[in-house]
Amino acid sequence: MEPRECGMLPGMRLFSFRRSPNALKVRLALAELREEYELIEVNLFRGEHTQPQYAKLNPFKRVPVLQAGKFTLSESNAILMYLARKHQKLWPARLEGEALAMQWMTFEAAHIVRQCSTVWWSERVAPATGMKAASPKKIASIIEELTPALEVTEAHLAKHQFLMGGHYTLVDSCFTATLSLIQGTQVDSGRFGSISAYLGRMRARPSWATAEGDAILNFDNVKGSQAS
Ligand SMILES: N[C@@H](CCC(=O)N[C@@H](CS)C(=O)NCC(=O)O)C(=O)O
Repeated sequence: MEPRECGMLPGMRLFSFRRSPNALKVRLALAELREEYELIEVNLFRGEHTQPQYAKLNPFKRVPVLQAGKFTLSESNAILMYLARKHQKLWPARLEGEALAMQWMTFEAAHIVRQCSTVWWSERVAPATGMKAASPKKIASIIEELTPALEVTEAHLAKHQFLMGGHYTLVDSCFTATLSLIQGTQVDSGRFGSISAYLGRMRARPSWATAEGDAILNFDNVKGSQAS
């Protein structure tokens, strides 16, 4: 785990892996908020997250983890809410708006991200790295589960520029990272045109490059090394 400096505000550290979609949600959020922080790369491909030192930080042995002074927080969507409330920016001001933001992020956590990740892992990451893919039967059942959730998201994005309507919020950081996972998989069959257009708009924002979003899409140079 080598610290990589990104400006550095004392106390704000993100334990992340550049190929991790859940960590990308937080990197996108921090970029949108223009927050300075210390980025600590935990290389999941090399198993750094399984080391006892890391398990002390997050007993679930996953990224991302945010540290803000003495406060330590895991779970990407909880981190997004924390950052938005801390900055009082890019988040609905009213209670009902906040509840709707949580509705979308809970929906994403329950019905989209795990499913998209499994397909992405099996069709994009595993072939590039030589790591194990899920069975075709498992993938088929995951896609069956995922499709209705994507249809709901597609219908919503056909009517709205952003998840919360007319303005960017950190709910978009969440959905941009997660929905990007379908790119180049069998799920990305052209039937989710509004999701595609949404991703085009989101990835044109400077935050995508700042957060190194392409690292979850481009595996060209990974083969054999599994290094990063
Ligand atoms: N619900 C968690 C999921 C975190 C998660 O699964 N992260 C993945 C990377 S995207 C991870 O650390 N995987 C390591 C492993 O499963 O061993 C969140 O939203 O932060």
